[in-house]
Amino acid sequence: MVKEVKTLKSFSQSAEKFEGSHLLCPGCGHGIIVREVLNAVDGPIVLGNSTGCLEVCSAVYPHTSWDVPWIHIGFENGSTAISGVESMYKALERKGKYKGQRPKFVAFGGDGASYDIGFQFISGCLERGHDMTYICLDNENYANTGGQRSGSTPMGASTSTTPAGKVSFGKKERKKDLPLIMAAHGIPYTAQIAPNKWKDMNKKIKTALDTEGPCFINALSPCPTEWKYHSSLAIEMTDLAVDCLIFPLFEIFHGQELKITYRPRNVLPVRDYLGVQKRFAHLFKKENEHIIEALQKDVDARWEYLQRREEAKV
Ligand SMILES: Cc1ncc(C[n+]2csc(CCOP(=O)(O)OP(=O)(O)O)c2C)c(N)n1
Ligand code: SF4
Repeated sequence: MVKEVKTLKSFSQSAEKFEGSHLLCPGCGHGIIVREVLNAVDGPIVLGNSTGCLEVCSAVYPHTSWDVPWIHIGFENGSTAISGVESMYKALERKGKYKGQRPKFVAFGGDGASYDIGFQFISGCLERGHDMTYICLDNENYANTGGQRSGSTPMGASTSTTPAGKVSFGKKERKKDLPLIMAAHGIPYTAQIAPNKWKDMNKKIKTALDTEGPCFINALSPCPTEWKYHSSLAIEMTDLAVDCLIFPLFEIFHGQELKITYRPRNVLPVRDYLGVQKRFAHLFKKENEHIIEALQKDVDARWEYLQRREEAKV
């Protein structure tokens, strides 16, 4: 059963299933997103977790932060593990060996695990039609191993494998458009969420968990340690990300029917977002200004594209 959460107060009073005793950095987006998922569910839930910050910081033997069944598996196959659990429940039900309430099945992975190393595994789960929700905790880098670039890292970001300096402006390639790729599987529900828009986030999580079949959610997860800003500014950072449209919020039904769920009243320039994170500081040098312009152009073009899709209902 998916819980009805109507107000911020009732949300904050929901039973806590992800304890505070974890080692995530202060201000890490991962914990906010996980709590929102767990608070949205009233009945049983089974979680899969690929290797990454969330897993490493929430299960330091003999301790655990989880008050629900939770499986840590390889970097690449949190999705596959959960699809196996879902299949097992269905088989037990068919044989009459399980008569209880069917749990919700959710897998978490970072962007390294989702955009890159576990990509084909997630694709397989979506294609096979498992009744599960995959949630990518998108902090745009391999944070747990020291901030390497991933397929999600924005162009121009300085990371430990794309360091900015005399010969480089940081990552050269653009961010992969994972939600649209996942939606192209024709799955019933795909969405992008950000922790600052908690109502939108809660509604989309509930939609995914209530939907029969595979769903994919890409969640912006601010990472003060690797984006290099003060840990008290997680929500301000996500406000900027959605208001400058570098991380637009939308949902897609059945691989088509795209709906934009947040339209900023005042669209901010991308440089406002870049300017508050040290991973982009070098872009403000005269010789790199063209990268800021290129990023702005990309953001504008993608927003145009999303709006055209919404209008055309495709
Ligand atoms: C196949 C494999 N390659 C590499 C690693 C080492 N490793 C563990 S966690 C991690 C980074 C995880 O990055 P991401 O999925 O983005 O999650 P985050 O830590 O950023 O939340 C890496 C490279 C591994 N465990 N398995
Ligand atoms: S390094 Fe980033 S993703 Fe990892 S726990 Fe710290 S803030 Fe969270």
